[in-house]
Amino acid sequence: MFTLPLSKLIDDQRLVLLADKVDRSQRLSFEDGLLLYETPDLTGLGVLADRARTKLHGKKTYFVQSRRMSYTNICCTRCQFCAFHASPGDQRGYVINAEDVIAELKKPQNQRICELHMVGGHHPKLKIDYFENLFRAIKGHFPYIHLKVFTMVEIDFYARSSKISVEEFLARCIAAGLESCPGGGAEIFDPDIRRQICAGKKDAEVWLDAARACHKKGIPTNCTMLYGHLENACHKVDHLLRLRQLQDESLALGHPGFLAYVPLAYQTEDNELNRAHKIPKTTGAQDLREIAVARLLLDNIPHIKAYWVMITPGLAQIALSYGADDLDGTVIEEEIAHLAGAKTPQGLTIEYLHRLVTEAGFEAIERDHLYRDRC
Ligand code: V47
Repeated sequence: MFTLPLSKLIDDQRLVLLADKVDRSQRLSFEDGLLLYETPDLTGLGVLADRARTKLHGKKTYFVQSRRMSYTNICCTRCQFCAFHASPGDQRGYVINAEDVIAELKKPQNQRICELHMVGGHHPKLKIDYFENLFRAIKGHFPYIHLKVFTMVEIDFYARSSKISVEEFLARCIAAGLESCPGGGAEIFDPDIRRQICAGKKDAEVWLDAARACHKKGIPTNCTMLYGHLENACHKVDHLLRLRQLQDESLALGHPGFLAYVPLAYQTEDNELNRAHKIPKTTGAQDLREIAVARLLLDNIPHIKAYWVMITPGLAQIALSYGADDLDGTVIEEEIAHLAGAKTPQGLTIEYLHRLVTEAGFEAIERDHLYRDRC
């Protein structure tokens, strides 16, 4: 087969030097990360990220039948970027109960889901027993549905409000049915930016400690970064390298670690952050760059998700050639991004996901929570 030399595919010759590192599986440095954010050669960056993706997964591309549900929207943390929360006492506030979840999951449109992804606000009155009862009830009716629940900051919050340690909180939730955790709540680890976008939220160490505790208890988690607001490239590289560092630690101890990294594009509507700073929506080039940089810097995290809910299905499809190997999934009934202005559908069919993957030249795999082929 005729293949062009890299120097013909990549305009920015500084990236050609990095290609050598990628090909030899050498770790990229902080400065390399800055270069990946700075290069004007988006196509060249995509070529590099695609090489890294192909080495790990070939053409394999994953998605899952997933139902979203928020157990409560009541939150006393009030992150400035969030359009989802209701303050305690607000008429829009809700807390779901086990009967409602079970009735919902019995509906025909939820028959084939294999994962229930639940997060919520920091509700001042919910305690460990609420979650234990909820998980036991769901697992009692649907033992085959994988329970993926809590951001890391929620774990810390509900452990403290239950007056127990994070370890005990996790042990009791796992005994009741918790099996993995989504990656939300990380936002940006840099303390100055964190103060400006989510002043009431606990700091990076709390997020990282809770993730470490999950891994130690044997449950895999995901990780995220919220981008496209007030942050700069240094903050993002710092964030990604801190995730990489924790993953090194967890894997060295034989713990499950992070399964996937998900870059979250800031959605600008109906939130205080945008009212204060008038931040433009992210562009396609920006979204593709986040995927590509992540694939190259996070050499120890197996999967990179292109989250179509926030970047559109069409761009997520193109992101498969920029380092992503996972389209998340059907994502039925998402609230957080849609309340903040995401115009994407409330769920995709499995057939459409299949088309997105195959028409882009990749191999479609409907997965379970551990990336095993479900078919
Ligand atoms: O924790 C909140 C973020 C997260 C906005 O682990 C916002 O598989 C953008 O964590 N604009 C929830 N982001 C979503 C999330 C997630 C999504 C997909 C897959 C996985 C996974 C996790 O969304 C929140 C917060 O970090 N968020 N508001 C906003 N306006």
